[in-house]
Amino acid sequence: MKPIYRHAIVRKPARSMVHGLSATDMGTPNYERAMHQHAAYVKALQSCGLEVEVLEADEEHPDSCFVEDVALLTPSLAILTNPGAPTRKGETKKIMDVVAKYYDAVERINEPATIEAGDVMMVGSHFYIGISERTNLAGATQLIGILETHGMTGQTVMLDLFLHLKTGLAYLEHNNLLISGEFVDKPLFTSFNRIEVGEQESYAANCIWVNEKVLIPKGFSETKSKIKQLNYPIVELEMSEFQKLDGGLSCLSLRF
Ligand code: CIR
Repeated sequence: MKPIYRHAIVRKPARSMVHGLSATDMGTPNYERAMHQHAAYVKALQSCGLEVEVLEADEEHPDSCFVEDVALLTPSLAILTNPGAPTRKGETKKIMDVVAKYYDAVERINEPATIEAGDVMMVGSHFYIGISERTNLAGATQLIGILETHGMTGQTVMLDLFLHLKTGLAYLEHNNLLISGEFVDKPLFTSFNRIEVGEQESYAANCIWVNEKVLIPKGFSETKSKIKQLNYPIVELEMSEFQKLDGGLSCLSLRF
C-alpha cells in the first residue's frame, strides 16, 4: 500500500557546507545558490500537500542539510540512526527533539552499529537496507530487529560503489523502481517494474515520490521522459549545489 505523506522535516544548508563530505570532484558548493535551491525544494514539497518544518542551519555539521540520513520515519515508528561518517554522528542528537514531537514510539541505533537512512528504502512495510561504507551489518541487524518488533520486515543489500542505497534506487510506488548502476543486475529487484537509469544520468536515479507526484533533478531529459511515460506529474528541481556534495533529492528531507 502506498503511503500518504503529511509532513516533511528539512534543515537549511549551513554556510559550512563548503566543507561537506564529497567523494566526487565537482567543485565547492555555492552557499547562496544552495539556499535558493533549498527554498525551491521546500516549495515543491508544499505543492505536494506536505506541511514542512524548516529547521535552522546547523553550522557545526557541514552535511546537516541532508536530514534523511539521521532518522528513519515509518508510519508507526521513528528510528534515530547512528551515521557511519564520524563528522555526521552529532546530527542525530540535533534532530531527536524534533522527531519526538511527531512520534510516540522512537527507537535508536546504537554503537557499534551504524546506519545512515539514505541506505534504507521503504516499500510498504518492507525495508531494503544497503550495507555500505556508512551502514554496517550490525546496523542492519539492529534495524531489522526493531522493524520486526513493530510488525515490519527488512533485508540487506550489499553495495560496492554507490554512497548510499538510494543513490542508485528510488521507489516510486505502484511497483515502479528507478534503478541504476550496480543494482541493475541484482536478482533481488527483478519483481519490480524496473526503470533503468543509464550511467550518464545516474544522479537522476535519486528521485522522490511524494503523494503521486515525482520530484526529479533538473537536466536529465532521458530519465524525465521515462518517468513521464509512467504518467506521474513531475516537478523538476535544480540540485547542482547539493550534487557537489553527493546529495540527492531524497537526502534533503524526512517525509512522513
Ligand atoms: C555525505 O557524504 O554524507 C553527504 N555529503 C551527502 C549525503 C547524501 N545523503 C543521502 O544520500 N541520503
